[in-house]
Amino acid sequence: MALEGALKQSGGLWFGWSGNIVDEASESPEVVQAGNITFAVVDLSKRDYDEYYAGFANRALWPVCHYRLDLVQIDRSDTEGYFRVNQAFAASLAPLLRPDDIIWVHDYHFIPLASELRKLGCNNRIGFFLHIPWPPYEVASALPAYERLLRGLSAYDVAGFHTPQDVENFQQCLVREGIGDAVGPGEYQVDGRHIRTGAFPVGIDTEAFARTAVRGETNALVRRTRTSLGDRDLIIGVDRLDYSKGVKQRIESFSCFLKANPAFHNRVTYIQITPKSRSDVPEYKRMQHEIAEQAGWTNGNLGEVDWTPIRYVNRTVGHAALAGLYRMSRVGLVTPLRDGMNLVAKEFVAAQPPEDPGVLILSRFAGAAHELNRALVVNPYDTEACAAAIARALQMPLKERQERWTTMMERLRTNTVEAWCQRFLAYLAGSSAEVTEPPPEPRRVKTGGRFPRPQVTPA
Ligand code: GDG
Repeated sequence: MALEGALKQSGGLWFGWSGNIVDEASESPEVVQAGNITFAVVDLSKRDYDEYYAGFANRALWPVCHYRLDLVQIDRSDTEGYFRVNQAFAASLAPLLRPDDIIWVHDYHFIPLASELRKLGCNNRIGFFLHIPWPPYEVASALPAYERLLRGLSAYDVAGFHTPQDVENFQQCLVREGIGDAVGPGEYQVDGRHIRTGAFPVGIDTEAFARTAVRGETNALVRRTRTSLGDRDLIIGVDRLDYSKGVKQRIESFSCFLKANPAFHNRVTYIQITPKSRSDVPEYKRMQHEIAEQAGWTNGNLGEVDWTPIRYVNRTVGHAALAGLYRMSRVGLVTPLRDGMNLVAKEFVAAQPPEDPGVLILSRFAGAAHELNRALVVNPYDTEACAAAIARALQMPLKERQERWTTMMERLRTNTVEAWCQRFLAYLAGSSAEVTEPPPEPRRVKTGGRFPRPQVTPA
């Protein structure tokens, strides 16, 4: 969503996986023109999908970057698949590039993309943004092909992360591994090239989200939910079903809260909206069963005939309904065990009514805790402390809720997603990280440009 806004403004080329798995993937992308944005997408073969995406990206990189060494699966063919697919992506993208294009690569699936493009003669400015955490040296070094990944990242002109902690961890990796020499603040020399590093915490479209939440109050699902709650307070959790989100520990904390606070029985309902993700990865399938069982167990043991304490839903809810549900919640429970940023925390704050805002309970291990430190910040592993935070949030006086919310909302109004894009692109374009004014207007995409755009299909 963030990048679509930026691309619409300046025009440009979007390149990525189509989401399709085919018998035999073609190297030439399918290209679609939509307004001033050109979408170029490539398919993956089943083998590429298994090794590159489900394998290396989601069973090695994802767990290591989320500090879960117990879940890492190292498989040589997955590792080779990851680098092979990146090479193929680079080969598909290279013919579409113009010499003055600025390239912004996103996330852990594409770490080696710049080095593959460089091998094909690409001298463009290339920036990389990692949406997930980068762990400290001792953890990161468990990555298969660790050195190759570090050198791959160093082929970018800029490597951006969500938090100063992630930046520091990455810098430490370069130095401890003897790969990079510091040549300036946040700048390193690696293999004869310079890479600059920095923290760019992603934001949301704060005002638009707040407006959607107001509209969401009249959404049919939101209204039905309000009626079904009676006069009970609502606690909400919204997460992709992922072990990094700490849903299991959260349910444990909620049940601890209920056991310690009988006065709240039948006075509060916790709705956990958790669309399934990556179900073909075995660790996810296992976890899905465990969490469903745990929610059922809590309801069976603590619920009443006329009260279900936890409503656990594996369904996606529409954008407006989600915003409306945040707005009517007394408490937002955002307690990941590790998270790059966590946009739900920001959305929850943006959705609150200023005259009666709900309380955000936020894990100290979410990147968002750097900015939203006026939330009730908790250690998600400490069940009793989280339970106490729930009790405190439900009883917090209006004045304190408003004071906390106002401070957090001011930050969200300053660091919007648009500001994030501009800041990163300005830094990549060569100006300093402190630059706050918009970057120079990038060139618009012209049809019939200098590179052959194969089969441009109007959307
Ligand atoms: C990665 C990093 C980083 C969820 N359920 C529904 C729904 N959602 C939306 C939320 C939010 C988004 O999905 C989830 O974003 P998060 O940031 O919370 O988490 P990841 O998907 O893991 O994202 C994360 C992020 O990248 C950006 O850099 O913050 O740390 O892991 O926007 O609202 N939206 C709707 N229905 C749902 O049921 N409409």
